[in-house]
Amino acid sequence: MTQLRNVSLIGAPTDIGAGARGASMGPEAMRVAGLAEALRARGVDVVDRGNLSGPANPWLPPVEGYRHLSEVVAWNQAVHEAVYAELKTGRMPMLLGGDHCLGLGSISAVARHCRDTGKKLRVLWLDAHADFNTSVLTPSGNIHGMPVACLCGFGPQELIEIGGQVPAIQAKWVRQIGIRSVDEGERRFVHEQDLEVFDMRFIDEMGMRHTMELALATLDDHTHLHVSFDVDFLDPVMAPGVGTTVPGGPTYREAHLCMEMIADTGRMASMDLMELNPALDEKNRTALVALDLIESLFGKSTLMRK
Ligand code: NNH
Ligand code: MN
Ligand code: MN
Ligand code: MN
Repeated sequence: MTQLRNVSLIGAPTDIGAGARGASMGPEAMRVAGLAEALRARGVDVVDRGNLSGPANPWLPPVEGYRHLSEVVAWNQAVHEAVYAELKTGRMPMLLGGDHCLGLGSISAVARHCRDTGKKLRVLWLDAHADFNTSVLTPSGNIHGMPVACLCGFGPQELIEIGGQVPAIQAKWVRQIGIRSVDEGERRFVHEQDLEVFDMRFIDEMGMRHTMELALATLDDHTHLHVSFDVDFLDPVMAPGVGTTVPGGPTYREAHLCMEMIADTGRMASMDLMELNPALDEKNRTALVALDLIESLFGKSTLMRK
């Protein structure tokens, strides 16, 4: 069971790092879906901190390989401070995106908290994409394709230094799950940096159970587990409300098993829910699927288990 029973919701209503507009409405869609109520029904003490604010999306083309870099920096600074403040008071931050460029602000705060407290950090990156691009490798300039690389120290100075230490994390602390779209140069870089990727072929061949056993294998009592959940991780058949759907993702049941096995570790201490795009959704159904999965992450199961 998840240990932390006190959650602070932090809305980050922006699509500043994305290639489609609309993820800025993600936090409100999760509130409308009943996120706080569902967690409370599970015995979680939920406080909704409301939304952060930051620069508007000027919707401009990339400059030197980065789209909206100064705005992305401003949003990530706000996220970093908010997430760090929650961890400091012993609460579990749940960042509601917003696009995935904000994973940088969130996870750099978690890494800083782990340095303060002597915890070991493990990041589970649930995504269709590796998000390991750089300004040179990116096909789009969209910074939501770059947060993992930035966290590992590869990115523009003003972004990678947000957490006060460069790199914020080491590639070997990350486990990526559900990956099925990696750009050409990005693929080489993922191998070079030895990122641990459980792609869809691995999941097809080995099953979600074995995949998660491996991904969660080295957790111990001193591990802070951070879950960065990009909603495009899910198969678009059930989760169409994202900017960059990629077919062939985990099914409903596979995604639930993934969440249930994370819950069983009892080690999740922070999370991001990213890339939900209500402008592309159908009657909020992707938000409701995400909510179902979050309930599993917080220990909901059909039967009582030990
Ligand atoms: N890899 C592509 C890019 O860098 C797409 C990234 N989109 C995402 N990542 N949604 O999770 O532009
Ligand atoms: Mn703590
Ligand atoms: Mn992502
Ligand atoms: Mn993605």
